[in-house]
Amino acid sequence: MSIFSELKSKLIDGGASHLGFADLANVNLSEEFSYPSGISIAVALRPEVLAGIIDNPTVDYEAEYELVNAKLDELSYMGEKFLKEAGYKAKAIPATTRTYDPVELSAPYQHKTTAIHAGLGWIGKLDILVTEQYGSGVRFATILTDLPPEEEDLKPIAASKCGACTSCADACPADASKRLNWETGMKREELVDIKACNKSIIERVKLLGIKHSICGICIVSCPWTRRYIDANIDSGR
Ligand code: B12
Repeated sequence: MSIFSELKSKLIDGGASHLGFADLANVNLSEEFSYPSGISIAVALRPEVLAGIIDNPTVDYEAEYELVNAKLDELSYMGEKFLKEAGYKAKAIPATTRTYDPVELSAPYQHKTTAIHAGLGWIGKLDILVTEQYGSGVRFATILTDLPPEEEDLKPIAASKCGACTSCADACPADASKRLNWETGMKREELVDIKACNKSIIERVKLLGIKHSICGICIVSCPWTRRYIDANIDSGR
């Protein structure tokens, strides 16, 4: 059993929904983050909470946002410790950083970079990562490491499966989508007017008394997320 497989079962037992291995050797990351490999940790949001988001974020969603971030942080530090004890370098990148650049609306490291290169999913028409199993109803953390890739753990970068669908773009309160299909290497600004998204989020959470920059409309309007919600709500999961 590869070290990664051991780590995967340990973190899945710990509450992760999915894990992927990213070969970052040819990805030119800045010095601070330049590791040859990355582990993408995914935790899905509970379908019943997502089902409650109709045209605005809810208090339940805010609680789930905090719960899932805490779980992701716990898993990323657990994984960092495991890899270091196995003799490898490892650096946990927690789920969300309060300290992102409020002007550029970007953090020092992007979890989507790891998730994309781990083949966990593709980028949708509003620049959020969509998976086949949970749609975009999933949040991420990352562990950067020098654990070498094992062939069996590697998956190719996924191509967009959005096709002609514009459900998220049509539902977006900020009309922020440029309605293009993502291809690897595309810049965020080619896909989304992120400042319009951010402005709309800030205005609405202030009105709703929600303390985090959250929305979720692009998540729940995605047919892949709907499939995840509908498949799990009926069975009373
Ligand atoms: C700043 C931030 C915001 C900003 C800007 C969002 C944005 N799209 O950039 C605001 C406040 C607007 C925001 C809003 C939301 N956010 Co936010 N946000 C972040 C944060 C902290 C940093 C993102 C960042 O640096 N963006 C800069 C751009 C350029 O990068 P990016 O688009 O995220 O990723 C690109 C790179 O990975 C690039 N790429 C791929 N390979 C390579 C290789 C190299 C070398 C490079 C340089 C780049 C690169 O391709 C990606 C696509 O463009 C991340 C956490 C993190 N550290 O990643 C969460 C994160 C992106 N947010 C998330 C979510 C869910 C949301 C919201 C839905 C709100 C909510 N929680 O309800 C909305 C969705 C808005 C949207 N359409 O994206 C999730 C996304 C999960 C997913 N399924 O994709 C994240 C990953 C948090 C998490 N831990 O899961 N957010």
